[in-house]
Amino acid sequence: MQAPLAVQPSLLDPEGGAPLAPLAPVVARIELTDGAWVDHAPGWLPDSDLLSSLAGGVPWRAERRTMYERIVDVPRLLAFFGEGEALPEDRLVAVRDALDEHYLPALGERLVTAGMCLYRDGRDSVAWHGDTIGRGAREDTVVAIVSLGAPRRFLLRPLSGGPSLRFDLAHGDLLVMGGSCQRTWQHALPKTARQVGARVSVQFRARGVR
Ligand SMILES: O=C(O)CCC(=O)C(=O)O
Repeated sequence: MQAPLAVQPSLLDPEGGAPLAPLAPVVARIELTDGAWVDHAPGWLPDSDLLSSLAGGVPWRAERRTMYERIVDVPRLLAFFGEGEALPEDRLVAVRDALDEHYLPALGERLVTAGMCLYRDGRDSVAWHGDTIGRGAREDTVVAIVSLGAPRRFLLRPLSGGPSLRFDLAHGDLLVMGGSCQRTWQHALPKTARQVGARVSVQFRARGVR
């Protein structure tokens, strides 16, 4: 039997659903090498109830993949909401609208899909990768991640070599990878031996970026 998820809602925003702060004054940009950049807005989405409604309400699917000639479980659960598909929470529509308001002028297109990952505890993780299944392999783009729930370490490393970068993402943090980041850098969310509860990551992407 699967252990129940440890969902630790934030106590910072007891009312939930507070108006989203405009991004321009709160987002800090870090210019990376090779035309990549990262924006970080700590605690941008403080909603206390969003984690439990997504963790419990989204139709999560488990995936398996081949590793060293064995079929293994992918250590996280996944969901994907394609262009035009209703998002599971209205609040995410407001989040996507706010992201579009901020990033559309430079990006020239809207963020239209939402991928979601559920990391049930510290054993769940994602290995080093870039989002290069689609246009991110060839073109500059934006991948905007909202992190909900347990704090987890998010790492970025340049493919051309050099030091990696670490973000300790906390509940409500927004982290946006932009420019060439998907093809010139990789990102990962390592496992942790710490006792951590569930984390949901929501990734907003443009059409054809996966
Ligand atoms: O959990 C995260 O924030 C990262 C997710 C991710 O890298 C991906 O699904 O491609």
